[in-house]
Amino acid sequence: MEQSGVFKSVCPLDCPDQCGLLLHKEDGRIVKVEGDPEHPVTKGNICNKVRHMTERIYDENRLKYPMKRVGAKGEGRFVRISWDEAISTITSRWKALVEADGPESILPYSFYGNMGLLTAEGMDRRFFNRLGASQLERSICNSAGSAGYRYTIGGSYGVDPEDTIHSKLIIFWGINAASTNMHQVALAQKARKQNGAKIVVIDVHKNQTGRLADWFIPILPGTDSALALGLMHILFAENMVDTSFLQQYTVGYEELREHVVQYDPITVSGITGVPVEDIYKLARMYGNTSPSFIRIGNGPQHHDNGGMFVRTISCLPALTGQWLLKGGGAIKGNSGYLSVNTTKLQRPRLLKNKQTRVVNMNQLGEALLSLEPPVKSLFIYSCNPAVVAPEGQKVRQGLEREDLFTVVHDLFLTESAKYADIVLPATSSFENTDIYTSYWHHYIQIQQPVIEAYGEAKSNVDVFRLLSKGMGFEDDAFAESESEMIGQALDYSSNPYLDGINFEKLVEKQFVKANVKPLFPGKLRTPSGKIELYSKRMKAYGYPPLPTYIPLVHDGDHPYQFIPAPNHNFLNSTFSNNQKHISLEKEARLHMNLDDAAAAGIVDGDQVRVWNGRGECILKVSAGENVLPGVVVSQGLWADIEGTKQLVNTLTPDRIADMGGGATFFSGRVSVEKIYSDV
Ligand SMILES: Nc1nc2c(c(=O)[nH]1)N[C@H]1C(S)=C(S)[C@@H](COP(=O)(O)OP(=O)(O)OC[C@H]3O[C@@H](n4cnc5c(=O)[nH]c(N)nc54)[C@H](O)[C@@H]3O)O[C@H]1N2
Ligand SMILES: Nc1nc2c(c(=O)[nH]1)N[C@H]1C(S)=C(S)[C@@H](COP(=O)(O)OP(=O)(O)OC[C@H]3O[C@@H](n4cnc5c(=O)[nH]c(N)nc54)[C@H](O)[C@@H]3O)O[C@H]1N2
Ligand code: SF4
Ligand SMILES: [Mo]
Repeated sequence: MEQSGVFKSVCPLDCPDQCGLLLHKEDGRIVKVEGDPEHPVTKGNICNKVRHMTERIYDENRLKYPMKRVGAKGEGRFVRISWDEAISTITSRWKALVEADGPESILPYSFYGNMGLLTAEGMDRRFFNRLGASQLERSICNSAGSAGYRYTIGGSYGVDPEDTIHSKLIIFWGINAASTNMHQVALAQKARKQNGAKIVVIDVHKNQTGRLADWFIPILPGTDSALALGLMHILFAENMVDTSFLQQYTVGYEELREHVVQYDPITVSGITGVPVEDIYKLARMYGNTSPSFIRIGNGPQHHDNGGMFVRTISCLPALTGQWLLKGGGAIKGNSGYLSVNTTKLQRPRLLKNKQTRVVNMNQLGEALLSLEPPVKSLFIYSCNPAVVAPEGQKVRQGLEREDLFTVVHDLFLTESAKYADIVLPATSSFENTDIYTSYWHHYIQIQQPVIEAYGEAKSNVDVFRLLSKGMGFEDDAFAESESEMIGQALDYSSNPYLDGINFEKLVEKQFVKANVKPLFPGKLRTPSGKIELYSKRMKAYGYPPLPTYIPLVHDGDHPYQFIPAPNHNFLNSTFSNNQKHISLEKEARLHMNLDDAAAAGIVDGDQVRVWNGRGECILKVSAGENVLPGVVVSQGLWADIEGTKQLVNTLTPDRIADMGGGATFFSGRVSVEKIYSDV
């Protein structure tokens, strides 16, 4: 390995932009992380949090070797052990559990702490399939929305973001793109400059993204479907629809026209809090501007009705025939274009018991506390459930169970790791070989090791190799190299967009664009091959077949709807334990409407107790006009630092959304009361 130089690389974080990076290395150490100017979409610009990535990679608190717990669960006292001892402790416990209770007594719990395919859904899947462990439904992020989009469009296929510079109207709908998809904002700014495009933001919080809009439309949480149906009402009533597109490429537009008569602007205004004249203005703007583009965010699908939200919004572009125009249409996610051969990568056939139970990751607390037969061992990797999972108190209680044998593989002693019996140190992505497929742009990228493994840290792939050896699994699947696994993942005739992309080409080029063709003219992967404004499949599954507004579930009588969203300088809970990033973010805030604050005797800067039947937090109020009355918003999944009470997920419900087993982080209600004033 070269000790100095500049190395092409890729950002490993769960962020749609998936930037190309340049790592500057001196004397064996990365000294600077910057954007790769040659990357066609991200063009050398990266976010502040990753510009400070070296502070995380070389943070003195990074885990260097395996450890076993010597203190109480949660206390954080551990002593060093060898890898041999760690692996033999785990595998002997698991062998005994398999023998006594069956393999389903073991539950893996993971997400996309690192987006590499081999890391996040490769060797781990092979291992747990072979073991026959309980399966995890990975539904914490976007599964409700993906399901809603799939019913309508047939899969995660949207516009090529590079085409959105041609758009004349760009709607950021429930996405804080300035923080979570900065290159889509850059493309929108370019469209604004070049074609005078207008940027509209629809959100419950006038955050960084709302502030850059030409027009910010505040909306009451969980009511967006009603707004979209109100727009459809006006589009049909004022004849702003593209009938020839509707006839050729959709099913059910006549039923939809009848159906939306009930969503007149006065009714919709009453539901959404959006004034009647603004509903007309937005409908006419949308009906008369082409190409128009909607970036559908993840926020509103973290509600009880989140699947139907995405289902409904994704019908809109069809009404005005946007999909035929360059830069017209929508993006919810684009992962379908880069889907790989999961049969080869993950080896589902290694799982013998096809009835193996499935645990929804949004209900981890419940699973640990009451599932029968019980979960007796938990293996957490690439995820920090003690901070990110809903019903945080239940999660903690579950992790505290003395009889639960917990292993955590991470780069840091996270809140979750403090409950582990065995902690394993993970490499950073810059120490591994892996491939990365963006869920927004159309490029696949490769990472090859740029630095040596940190201390005794090992990659996920290596850990599962060691575990399979320890368990005595002899299948060839566990002996394959990273390059072989990448080759298999890319060998996928069902996805013609990947034609010609292989390991060697990625090594040569660093990033390769999939051979993506526009969706129309063409046949979608819905049952009819068309956009399903009316969905028979939804009807068969017991949903309304037409897009419909369904109110949020009653979450108690607390006065405020609570939206605990992500923040700018962390990536979920990643960076929440790094001093640099904490100092950039300063402190955990609760945004509250001035009138609500005044009525409660609260002023800007006050500490408040935020509580409901599930738990409580202590946050500092920002009182202002950025949220509507009746709504409070926090930003950031803050670390559990001693002396603070800022784990917002102690307040969030673990109800499951309408579709896809999705999470409902934003559908909880809270009370807020002042503690003391320091102003
Ligand atoms: N800086 C940063 N970037 C990130 C992340 C991060 O934590 N930090 N996380 C990454 C991940 S895993 C994901 S999934 C994405 C998520 O990124 P986004 O798609 O931006 O989703 P969220 O940030 O969850 O929420 C987006 C917006 O939805 C709003 N919102 C909440 N409820 C409603 C509603 O009912 N209606 C409307 N119209 N708006 C509503 C919130 O106020 C917020 O502004 O970002 C990724 N990128
Ligand atoms: N209140 C609230 N809660 C939320 C959300 C919200 O908007 N509001 N958003 C939700 C969403 S959209 C998501 S996606 C989830 C995300 O939740 P998580 O998937 O838990 O994401 P992170 O908090 O970033 O934690 C990832 C962990 O993986 C570790 N890691 C990184 N790389 C590797 C690796 O190569 N190997 C191993 N073994 N570990 C690694 C990191 O150090 C970090 O501790 O959070 C959800 N929780
Ligand atoms: S977190 Fe997102 S914006 Fe920041 S460098 Fe990574 S991919 Fe780019
Ligand atoms: Mo996510």
